[in-house]
Amino acid sequence: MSHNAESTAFRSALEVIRAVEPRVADAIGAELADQRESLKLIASENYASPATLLAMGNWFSDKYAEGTVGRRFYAGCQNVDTVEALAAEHARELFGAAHAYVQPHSGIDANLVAFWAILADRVESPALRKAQVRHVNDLTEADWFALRRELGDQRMLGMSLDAGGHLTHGFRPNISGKMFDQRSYGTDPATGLVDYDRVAEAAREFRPLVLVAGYSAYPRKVNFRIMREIADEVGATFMVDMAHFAGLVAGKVFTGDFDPVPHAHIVTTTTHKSLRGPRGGMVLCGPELADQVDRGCPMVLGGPLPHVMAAKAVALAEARRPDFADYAQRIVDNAQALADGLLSRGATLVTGGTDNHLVLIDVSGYGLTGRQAEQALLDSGIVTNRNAVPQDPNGAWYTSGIRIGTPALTTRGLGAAEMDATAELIHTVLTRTTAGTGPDGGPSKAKYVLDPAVAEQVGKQAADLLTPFPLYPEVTLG
Ligand code: DSN
Repeated sequence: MSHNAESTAFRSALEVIRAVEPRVADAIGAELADQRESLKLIASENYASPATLLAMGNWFSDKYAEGTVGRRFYAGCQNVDTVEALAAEHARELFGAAHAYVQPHSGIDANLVAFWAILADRVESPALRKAQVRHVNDLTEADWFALRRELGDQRMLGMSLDAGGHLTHGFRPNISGKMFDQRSYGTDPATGLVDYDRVAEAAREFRPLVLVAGYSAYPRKVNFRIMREIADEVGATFMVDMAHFAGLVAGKVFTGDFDPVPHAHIVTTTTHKSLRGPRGGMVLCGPELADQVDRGCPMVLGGPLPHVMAAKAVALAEARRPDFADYAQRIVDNAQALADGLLSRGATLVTGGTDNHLVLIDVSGYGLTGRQAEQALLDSGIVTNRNAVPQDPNGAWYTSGIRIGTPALTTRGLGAAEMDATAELIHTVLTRTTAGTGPDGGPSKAKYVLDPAVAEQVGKQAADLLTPFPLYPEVTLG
């Protein structure tokens, strides 16, 4: 029996891996099977194309390439130069950016590169200059103290975590919370929307060095023109983390005031969420910050991953095709259909709906915590994640919200009718789940009760919903 190119490629790869460590080959095959069977509604996940996946499994993984294109610390980087330059060119063309740095390994890394570039650009610090040219191991304790003293408590103003902001925007569990004196802007308690007047007030009072916009759980557009005006008024550098919605920018769903690239001094992103590329990050900026951004490795990054940069080049080339704009629009149409389906069944949604790729359900209306809802949905074959809602009484661990997103299911081809059916399944699980009790007989934030027959029935319906939309139909392993 002959196979198409994709099947042949993946089957051959698994055969080669199996000869060395069969358990790894089995786990890779099992991962494809699991992904094919699950109704994946994690807002930050997607399915990269076979070409993107295959671009990562090759000899580029063997190469060190610290430095930038044409200026490497290692010899023999001519082929790495080719793919890094291609990825950067595609990124610049796709987003209309003057400069693109495609080495960051993740969104956190991209943000760290941006933060250090901003500090280096804005703060006069001999210790920072020294840190930039010396290897980290060559810095003495006195150098580090000097660095800390000279950088001082630079200020960052970003969106609060419970309003949908991200950990790396100055919060304690991340190094950004230790690098910066951070303050947050929230959302209007009545509407759940960003209140630009309040952001401006906070900025005038706090005078941040960096104003950050961007989110991982805010279901609306942000007006980046207004945010830039606020940054300019207080002399802040305006940074946008578009990790979640980069695909909507690439696909020209977010344009004008809602496209961050023309408005921000610096933009960071991941490449694997709505952008549908390999796991990784990227920084876009104007010429003023380009030199500092290009110092990302070795300042804060380990050696670049050339195999991932090759995959970024492939995925960004895909995103420049006309059909990506259609995909991006369908992501938003699907999120709105899902939101409408949930609302019509009585769910409470943060902000009352969505205009991007995600929906945030406040599950307290069902008498559940986010953790209980997340687990009950998972038992029923629906993969989501719990997330805080604004002013969440259950905190960031148990939460009161469920975040759901449509980039992955849209890649599979599901549309509005399937989104309505998905809303029905989610609503069924949440109405049939009740909060459990803890060991002391009091209410538990984690335990829940769901009739296994309901979970099984919903799981079957979820699987049926996916049947007409096979994942990676071009790949047959068995
Ligand atoms: N983990 C990503 C998300 O789920 O939003 C961002 O860190």
